[in-house]
Amino acid sequence: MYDIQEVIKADPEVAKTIEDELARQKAHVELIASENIVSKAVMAAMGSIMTNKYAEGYPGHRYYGGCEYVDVVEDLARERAKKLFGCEYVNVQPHSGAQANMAAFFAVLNPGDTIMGMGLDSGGHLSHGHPINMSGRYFNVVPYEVDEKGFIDYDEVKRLAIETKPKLIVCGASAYARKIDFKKFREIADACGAVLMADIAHIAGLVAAGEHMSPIPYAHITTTTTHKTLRGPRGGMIMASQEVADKYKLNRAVFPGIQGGPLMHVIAAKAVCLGEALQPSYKEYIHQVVKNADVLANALIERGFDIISGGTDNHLMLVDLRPKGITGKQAENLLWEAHITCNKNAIPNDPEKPTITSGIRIGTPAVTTRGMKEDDMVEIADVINHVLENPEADRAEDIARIKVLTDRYPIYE
Ligand code: DSN
Repeated sequence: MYDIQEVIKADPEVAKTIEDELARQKAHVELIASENIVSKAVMAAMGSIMTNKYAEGYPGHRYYGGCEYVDVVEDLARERAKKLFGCEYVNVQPHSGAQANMAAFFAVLNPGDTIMGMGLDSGGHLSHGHPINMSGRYFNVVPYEVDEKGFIDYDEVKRLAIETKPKLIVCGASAYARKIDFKKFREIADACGAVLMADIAHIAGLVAAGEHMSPIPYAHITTTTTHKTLRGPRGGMIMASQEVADKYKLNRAVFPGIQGGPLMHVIAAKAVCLGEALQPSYKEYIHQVVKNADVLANALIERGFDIISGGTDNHLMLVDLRPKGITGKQAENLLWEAHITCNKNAIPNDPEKPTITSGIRIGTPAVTTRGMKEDDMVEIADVINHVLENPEADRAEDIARIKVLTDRYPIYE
């Protein structure tokens, strides 16, 4: 409807930041596992006049007049999500994954209750009970960690759960490269009488495309983001059975519990992205994301890198850089100089501070959206190796190799 030309005319200072960021996205290989490249349709819906509308409440039950069209788009988003994930109840209003998690906690827990979630160093998320997050401040948190090989030890999780009797167990992660067995987690939750919450923010696309076990039959509540592997606008969703949604009043937990007016432009874009994810081409895309991650992990291993847990089952991998004598922070900066974007990331039992870390996290959703395939992953692994083995070298050769890739797979032309 409106494009960057309008910003250029009205506010060149802001327009320049958008144009610079576009140039960066075009010229860099994006390996941040939680990022993606949305379609122009998703972006246009986000940049639409839907942002003008206040719509507190839910379709058919709003606190404002004039909601007849936003009702339709919110219902479209809800119905498409139900079809995609095979669930009975969806709330598409959470502004983010962290907000979705907060709403689920607000619905189920009281301050002081005990929760279990995967520790941050093991790949969990801040909102799963980290002390500096609301979840860690308001609840008594029992974290579980991965074993020495980097895998979830379900027997240990069960032992801890029975010992500490949490009211809610969170399964799901931000930096865990292996499959998560939601059935086993449900058995653990049942053994200690806990509510099971699956946070599939990272793997939502894999679940939707059938490349990862679905939590829907097992978890009482499932939360997700919509902007990672799902390739939609920045936002969150909550899914459950109708029985669980009614029991815990999940709608009320989101609004008026923790949020006010929903972002209707983002909900419109969620509807577009969910429509895209229902297309057969999306399944092919996710299949390629997983294939690319596997090839990239193995190509890095062949070049002497240590991957936590020895590889990946999903879209990401966690690289332990200690054998290369370099920190995560140094690696992130060096790769940035070579036009490769990734993020430093703690590894299990990391001896370094969170601002330094011993690892980097790498993912393939964005490069796969660009159209890159297995051979390109080997080339990326080779450039990563060249950069990190030669930290002092001039980066011109690496930048030139990355430019070949970004030119071959253009975006937003
Ligand atoms: N910050 C996100 C990630 O990068 O995984 C999680 O919220």
